[in-house]
Amino acid sequence: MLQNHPPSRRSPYLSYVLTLSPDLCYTSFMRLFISINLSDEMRTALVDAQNDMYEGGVRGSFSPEENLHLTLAFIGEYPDPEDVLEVLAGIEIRPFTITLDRCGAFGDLWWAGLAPSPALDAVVRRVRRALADSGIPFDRKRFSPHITLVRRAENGFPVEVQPISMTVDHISLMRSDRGKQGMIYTEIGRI
Ligand code: 2AM
Repeated sequence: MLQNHPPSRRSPYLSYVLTLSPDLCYTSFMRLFISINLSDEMRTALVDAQNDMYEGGVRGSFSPEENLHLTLAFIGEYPDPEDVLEVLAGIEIRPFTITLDRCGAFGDLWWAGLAPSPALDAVVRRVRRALADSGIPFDRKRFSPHITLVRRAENGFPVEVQPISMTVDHISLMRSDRGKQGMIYTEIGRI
């Protein structure tokens, strides 16, 4: 005859599940974005532009040289970078050229920008379409290619940016962590 288990028979199983579940449910999120990381030569030109700003009296939070990059899509907090890398692996990147040649601002954020590039726009469209098709969330703001030079700038002004080009043959999945001295960007993978 079937009998209801008395509580004392059920509780070991329950406590087993409860012991496991914190691990099973624990997921660590990472702040992710997809970027083009820049050539040394381009970074040097950007640091020169930052120095011109500083010497001209601009004060604010200047991006450290190692953080200078071009974001293609900002994903934000997401639990599974492997998932994103798999999606990116399905995108073909044929080498193309980008040219740094301008400077501008969004409010008090000053940036260096790129000459219009249909090839870059096409890559961004493919990346964002692939993310959307896979249900990976990302910031849908219109793509406006910029490399942040200084945030929260006081006395900002546009500087001359010497035209400089580089070939892009891969894009990178990056994680962003808040360090003691500011943001730390680390490449997780590339395609
Ligand atoms: P920004 O330089 O204009 O701030 C890492 O934060 C990178 O993702 C930066 O290049 C940042 O651009 C970009 N980014 C794009 N959308 C973002 C968002 N909604 N929040 C934070 N960073 C974003």
